[in-house]
Amino acid sequence: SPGAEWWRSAVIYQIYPRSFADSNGDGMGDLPGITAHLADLADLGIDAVWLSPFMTSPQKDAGYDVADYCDVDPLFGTLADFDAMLAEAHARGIRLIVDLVPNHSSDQHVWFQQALAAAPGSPERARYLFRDGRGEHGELPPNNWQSVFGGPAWTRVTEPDGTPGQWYLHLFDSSQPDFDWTNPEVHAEFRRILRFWLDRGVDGFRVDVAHGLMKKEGLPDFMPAEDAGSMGGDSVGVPYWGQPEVHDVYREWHGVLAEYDGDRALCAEAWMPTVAEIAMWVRSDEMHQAFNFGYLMTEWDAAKLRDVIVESLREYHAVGAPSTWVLSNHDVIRHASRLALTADSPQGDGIGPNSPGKPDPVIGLRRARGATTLMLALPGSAYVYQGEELGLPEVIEIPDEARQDPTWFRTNHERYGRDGCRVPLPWVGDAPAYGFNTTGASWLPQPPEWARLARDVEAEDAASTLSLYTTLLTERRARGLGTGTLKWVEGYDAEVVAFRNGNVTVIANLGSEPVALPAGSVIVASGPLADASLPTDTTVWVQTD
Ligand code: TEU
Repeated sequence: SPGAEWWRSAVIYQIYPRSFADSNGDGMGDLPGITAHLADLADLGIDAVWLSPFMTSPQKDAGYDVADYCDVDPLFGTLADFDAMLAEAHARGIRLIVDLVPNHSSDQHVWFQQALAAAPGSPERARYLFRDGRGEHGELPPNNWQSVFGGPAWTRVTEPDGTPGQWYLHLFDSSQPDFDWTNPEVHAEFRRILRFWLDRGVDGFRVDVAHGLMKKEGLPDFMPAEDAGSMGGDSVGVPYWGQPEVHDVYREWHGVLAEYDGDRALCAEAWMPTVAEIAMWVRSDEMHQAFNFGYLMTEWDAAKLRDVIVESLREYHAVGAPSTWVLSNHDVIRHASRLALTADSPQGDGIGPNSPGKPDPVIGLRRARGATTLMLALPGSAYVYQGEELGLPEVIEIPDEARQDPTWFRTNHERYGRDGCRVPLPWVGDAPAYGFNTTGASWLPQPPEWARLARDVEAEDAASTLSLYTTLLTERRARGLGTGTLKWVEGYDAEVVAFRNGNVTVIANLGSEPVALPAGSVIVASGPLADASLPTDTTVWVQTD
């Protein structure tokens, strides 16, 4: 298991608490549910857990709207439950990083409530981005920025005296007001929050919307490109993503983490369009790593995959960091479905019953297993999103009235949003709520195929996706692939990705013809091999020395 600078080669498992395991039967996962399953995660062979937000929140954006950064939401338990979970994780050799949401708070945060009660121009308002509106009576938003979730990025408040008043900026939902990071009070408060969790013993932070904290001075108008998608367009000239002043914030935080022993780490969630722009936040005195969304967004195409791997190794190594690899998270279509979407399907805004080009589940799972087998052989750190080890697909048939993602509401049901990758996990094939809890309640309905994809069913099956992940993680660790070096292997077809890492040769066949296996012993394959050849959409690890 990785020791010093553990994060350089770690496999980090993302837990989305509301959908992981529910100990009290209210239909919502919780911290004691996580504690009860840490043994299963240890068996899987992960090094660390990243826990999505569990802090006090009205849950308008599933906890990414925080009302109290230093407490646990009663839905998920108590601080004592948190401490018990962390102690149990550490006892099992699993590190824990928590999600920090510094771009915005909930509108229920005491600071925002104080800001609403205070006058324009007051110090209370200066912690957020309140501005007068345009137009004769201030009836128009201060600029033309759009929310990532759809609709305008500004909401007008009613002043304490009852008159229509100022507007506040929210890059996401209107319940998520953006902080003003030019205000030293905001800096001081987040240093305090970092120390609160570091003192409790967390191993680091995943930093939400890490590219968004600073806005261009004067908050100038910006017209997003027509094909901007959910990321808000090309980063060049976007006045709210990737402003250079953000570096100062992470230098400050790096200093706070450095006061603590034990290799605490910061990981940036920064949806910038290129790997180079994502790596921009990683520096020896800033973030330790950043999610590689360039890799996640690459389709199932050998040339494109080779290109993004080359680019990733180059760009991250240029800043002295390990590359990270990631295929799924709680914001994107699960890769067991995404990799089989047809070209005219939506990519980032969810899929629903009326989406065009629905993915073929058989092809999707085969590719997902092939893609993961490729990913886990790459040097660097890898992220795994809960449920992908079971081969869970995106859930498409969610009844409209059950959907909860703010994107769904803010786009008048035009974008399906992210509920389809957030459906509670199946643990037991033949039990209420598939073992998510014992009462059968579940905050999102679980589909019938959860019965055969449940953990206990897959644990009994040597050919299951769970067995594949367990083998991959065991062999990756035993062979030191995370700290290895990639060497491309020449001589294969253009539709084949082939490289060596240590004594392992990795061959991924993205073409339609079978590929001959190299001489050596097969360590693991993502699917059945046929007559010493590698079928389409399949990846194999072969020991070739
Ligand atoms: O996501 C940030 C973000 O930019 C996403 O909205 C992303 O662009 C989109 O989902 C890609 O499809 C983070 C969290 O991961 C997300 O769950 C939160 O909703 C968001 O921040 C606001 O806190």
